[in-house]
Amino acid sequence: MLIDRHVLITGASSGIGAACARHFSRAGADVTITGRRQDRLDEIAAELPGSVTTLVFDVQDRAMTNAALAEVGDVDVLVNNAGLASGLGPMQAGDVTDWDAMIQTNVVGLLNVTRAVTPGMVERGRGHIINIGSVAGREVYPGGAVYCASKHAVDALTKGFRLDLLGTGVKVSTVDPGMVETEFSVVRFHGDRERAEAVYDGMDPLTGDDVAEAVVWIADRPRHVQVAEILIFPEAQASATRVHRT
Ligand code: NDP
Ligand code: 8X3
Repeated sequence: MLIDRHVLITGASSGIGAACARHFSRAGADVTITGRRQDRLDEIAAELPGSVTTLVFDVQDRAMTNAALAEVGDVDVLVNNAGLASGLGPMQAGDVTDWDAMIQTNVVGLLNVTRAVTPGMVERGRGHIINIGSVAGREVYPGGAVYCASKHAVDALTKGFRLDLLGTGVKVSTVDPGMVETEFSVVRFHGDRERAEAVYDGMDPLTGDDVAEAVVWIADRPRHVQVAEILIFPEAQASATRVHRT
């Protein structure tokens, strides 16, 4: 069912987005992959078996996003994956540039991309928006107030989009992962790889592939089936803050 469908994946230069690109491409979809790093997108594109287009833009920049997506063609599936955590610590010591990056990327950036792509889906009477949320959109943990707020906003947007798009033929889903080992923690800790690796000490985290399998499965359901949400944890995780380590 995914053969020749056009899938647009944001944040596909790394991690979950790159894994989604591989899985959709292997399933026969045409993929457009986006991010800010052209070299990384080119590397991913070279690995993909099917048709692939790369687009470089920062989702925070609405004009750049609109310009890049103006020529993207008909998108059947939009995977809103671009996002980040920046910093981990108490609000009263928070760095406002970290807050801006999270809100502008995870919330405003997702809106910028979705606003550019969705009208075409509505016109054609079909399409699917799949947001990558997080357990952080369902729970709040110490030091994560702003990241969790941004992912709670994604949860609200997912539910709100579904209400707005009811009856248009456009489906809306979210995949909410727990701990996934990607570049996420390196980015969160501003390049401190030792601190990033310690996040996954003594436990077996999810991989980007584990999440991508869920995303592709959602996109591949029959037309009348709309998977609203999937919460996916590693076996060693029971909540945002309860992790079993050996
Ligand atoms: P990565 O850091 O590996 O990937 C993040 C991707 O987002 C990169 O491709 C990056 O590309 C892109 N990106 C970040 N900021 C921007 C921007 N301003 N404009 C365009 N692209 C951007 O992390 P993950 O793969 O783990 O993260 C993907 C999503 O999954 C995020 O939304 C994250 O919140 C969510 N998530 C992650 C979890 C985890 O534990 N890893 C758990 C739950 C959810 P580039 O730098 O080239 O722009
Ligand atoms: C990423 C997972 O637990 O670091 O969204 O917030 S967590």
